[in-house]
Amino acid sequence: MITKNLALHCPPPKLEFQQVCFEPMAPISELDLPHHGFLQLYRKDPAAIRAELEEGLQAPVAAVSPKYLYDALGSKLFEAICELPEYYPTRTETAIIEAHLPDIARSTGRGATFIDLGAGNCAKAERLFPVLQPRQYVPIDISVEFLREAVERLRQRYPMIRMTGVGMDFSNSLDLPEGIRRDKRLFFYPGSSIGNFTTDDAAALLGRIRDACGPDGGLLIGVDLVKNKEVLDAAYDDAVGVTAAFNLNMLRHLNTLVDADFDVRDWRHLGFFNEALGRIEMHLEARRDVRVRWDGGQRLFRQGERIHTESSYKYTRHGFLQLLERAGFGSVRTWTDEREWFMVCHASVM
Ligand code: AVJ
Repeated sequence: MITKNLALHCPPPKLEFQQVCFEPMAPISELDLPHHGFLQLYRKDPAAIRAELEEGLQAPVAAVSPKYLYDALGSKLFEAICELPEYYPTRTETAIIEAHLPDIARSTGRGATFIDLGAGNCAKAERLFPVLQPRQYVPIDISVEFLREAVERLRQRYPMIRMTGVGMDFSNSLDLPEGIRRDKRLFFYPGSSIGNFTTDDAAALLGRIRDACGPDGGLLIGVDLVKNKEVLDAAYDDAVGVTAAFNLNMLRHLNTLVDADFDVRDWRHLGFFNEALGRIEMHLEARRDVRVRWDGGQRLFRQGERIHTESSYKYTRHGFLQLLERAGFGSVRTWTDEREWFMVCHASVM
């Protein structure tokens, strides 16, 4: 076991971009690589965020990227969503994986470099540890502080697995830092988060994952399937209002990010399946005429005007297999539940 002091913890985020928090030391050999570390590649760049939000908020149909749903509270609200009876994806995916664990492990192999995209609380990956026995676990998430705490907890429970948390936004680039093993990379992208991308962007991201895999790598991915509108509507507009809180919380996040003055009470949550476009849409709708000011801009939203906060595309089995093929994966195995509500795929490069 490696017992070096691995004091790789970054101080709380400073406002800088692209900083890798390795200790600058002698040449890095295999044993010197961080056993447990945290690399922060994502820093909130206030100017870039302001520009992005400004553009979205001023667009004729205002839109804000769903990644802004995930401040620390947003990540917790998403955890709560996963407990809702109406929100079937997490539960269904877990059941599929549990039911087919040995088969999935046969397909993916053991001892992988296990790279968890959008790891959140890392719970889904943790359940796979006993069977997949990863050589290195690399959870990646944009919700940096939330991830940092999750990795902290996990490293106490699994001192034998090398863990390298990475705080980064992988939607644009998957260039992984030094110290992430290149062999037997198994990317894990559960929860149908791929649904947040348009089909073209999803194909591009899957292509980048395929390129980052290496010849002996693969992708274990969960995808939500098209189904009855009533089921979908309820999953994104639950009776208790947790999804509404999750969506509305974005306004609080925007208030801190760009010093905006959104009053949450002025807005209403909408979440529904758009059958024509094959996607869930979440919006925030103004309950009355509201003027909102933020650092660098302002806008009058008329009653009924909306901010589009999320799209979540639903796939058919065939449609998703086509997408994996388009991204350059060579072979795919799939598992699903009996209602065919959700699908888990293992796509390999070869
Ligand atoms: C994390 C993107 C997969 O689209 O189902 C849950 C997020 N939004 N309820 C999804 C979400 C509203 C979720 N993903």
